[in-house]
Amino acid sequence: MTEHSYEFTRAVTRKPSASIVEGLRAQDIGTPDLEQMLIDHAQYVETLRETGAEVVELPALEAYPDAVFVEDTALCLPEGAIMMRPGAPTRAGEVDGMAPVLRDCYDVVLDINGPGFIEGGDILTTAKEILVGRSDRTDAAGVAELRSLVDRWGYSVHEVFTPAGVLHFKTDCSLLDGETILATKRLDASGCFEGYRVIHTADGEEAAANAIRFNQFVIMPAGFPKTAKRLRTAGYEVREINNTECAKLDGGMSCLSLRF
Ligand code: CIR
Repeated sequence: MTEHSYEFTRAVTRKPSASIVEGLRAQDIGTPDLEQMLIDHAQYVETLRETGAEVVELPALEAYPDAVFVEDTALCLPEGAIMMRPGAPTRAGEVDGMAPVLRDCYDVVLDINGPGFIEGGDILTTAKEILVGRSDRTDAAGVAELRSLVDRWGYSVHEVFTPAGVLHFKTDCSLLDGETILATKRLDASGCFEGYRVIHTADGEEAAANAIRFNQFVIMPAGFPKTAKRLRTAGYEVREINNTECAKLDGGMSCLSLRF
């Protein structure tokens, strides 16, 4: 197990494709603008690089509109990577596109073979455990298979629940450091963060919860000033990136990279 679950030397991202307009969404609140998304994506990659990390930018995958959200395809741990089995049928093929990339980076790459389903957006790795939220995309069998795979490396898997109507567990929370989580009040109320220090998103700013701690930065979506202020006051170095286009597809900061 790793002690510093927010220190990374590498990240993998994938450029958004023109087919992004067909991406999955819970509610139609508008069509994402590719040009704007490319600008935001470039800033995201640049911010990761600013920390000194090496960032691989994979080419766009036209056949998979949601492929920019690479986080859902794998769980990357220091000891090895685990290829996921997405619960969204249109996203299953994205895993095959990511597996060879991670095989080049890791000696050990394991697979979730099913019958269960699990997506990376439902997994939060902290310094002491792996929290996995059951959701419409991640089921009990998927969580159980993950548990059986990571047991060899000494990780304990804590199964929790993603609130109804919320896409992924990490839609509503992020790791800030070894013992601190940023979370919406609605998710924290479920009791899943017992033993952690929790900073809540400000009321009305729930969409700020999907942030990432990446080395020295907390990278969060722009437009949530009260939550950004809370984080700065708590001592974090915050970077804000426009997320208006990914938000139309229920995506955010964590979804856009695999970090290891
Ligand atoms: C989906 O519904 O699968 C995509 N439109 C959004 C995925 C966001 N991924 C994430 O939160 N890890």
